[in-house]
Amino acid sequence: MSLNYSLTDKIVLITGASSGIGEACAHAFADAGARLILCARRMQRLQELAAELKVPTHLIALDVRDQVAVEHTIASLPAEWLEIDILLNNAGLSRALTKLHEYDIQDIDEMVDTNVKGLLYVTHAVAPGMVARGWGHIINIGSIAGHWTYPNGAVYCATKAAVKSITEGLKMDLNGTPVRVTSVDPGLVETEFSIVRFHGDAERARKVYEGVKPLTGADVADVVLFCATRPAHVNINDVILMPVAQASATQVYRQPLPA
Ligand code: NDP
Ligand code: 8X3
Repeated sequence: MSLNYSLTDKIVLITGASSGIGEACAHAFADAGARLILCARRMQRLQELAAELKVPTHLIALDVRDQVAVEHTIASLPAEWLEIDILLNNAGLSRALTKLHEYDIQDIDEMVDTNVKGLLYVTHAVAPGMVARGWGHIINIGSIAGHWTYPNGAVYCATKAAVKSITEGLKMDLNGTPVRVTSVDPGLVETEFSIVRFHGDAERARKVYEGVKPLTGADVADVVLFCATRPAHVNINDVILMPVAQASATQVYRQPLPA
């Protein structure tokens, strides 16, 4: 792949870097020579990740649901980390798979607060610096769930539909500035996502990927990196990617593909 826009020494802030897609993106951006601000609640995971990377990192224990902490964190970045070039809004989760009227209110709040409000808080804190500096790229991890609603998924799908709207609206709001806005929207990716969704039920989580070759975090990171390395005048608005065995949020071919 040709890197049209060099990431060498660029500052990339990744939320949800402690696992899955965020962690894979950290590796991909590090391989491209970027410097990384890695955020998540589990600091030990971030430390283990940073030890594997051969680029400078700045680690932040951050719950994106905490608006005051988000604003404070961005405002008080050390001078050498202040000028964020790329924001990857990746932190997110699903809780349960249940009819809306039977949902646990805590699960609803956690999804909306993390996937929608958290993403808004981080964007609100980071975007003004990009506008002032006349450079930047905001990449949101949406989902096919934002394009196709599925049964028992009303809440999670609504949060990802919100991410789609936020991406589209932000692109309009930033029109006239050089700041780019992208959404990368995957289907099935095998990460800790389903374990979190099913509150630690690993057996149920395993069944989500049974008989399918799902995407990996690295597959998604590959697309994120592609979007981030286009020439400065090119904005990739939205990318939907799925495993070959998946045709929609609900249509998954569950037999191994021939080798
Ligand atoms: P993982 O569970 O593996 O990773 C989720 C990451 O989000 C973790 O690093 C977690 O860190 C972080 N996170 C969760 N809540 C918070 C919070 N309140 N504050 C800060 N960080 C938080 O799942 P994925 O890698 O799969 O998920 C990443 C993104 O991809 C999510 O937005 C998800 O919706 C989206 N996605 C996933 C798909 C899939 O099939 N896996 C498909 C489409 C989209 P920590 O717990 O340490 O805070
Ligand atoms: C995660 C993919 O299909 O479980 O966003 O909603 S799905």
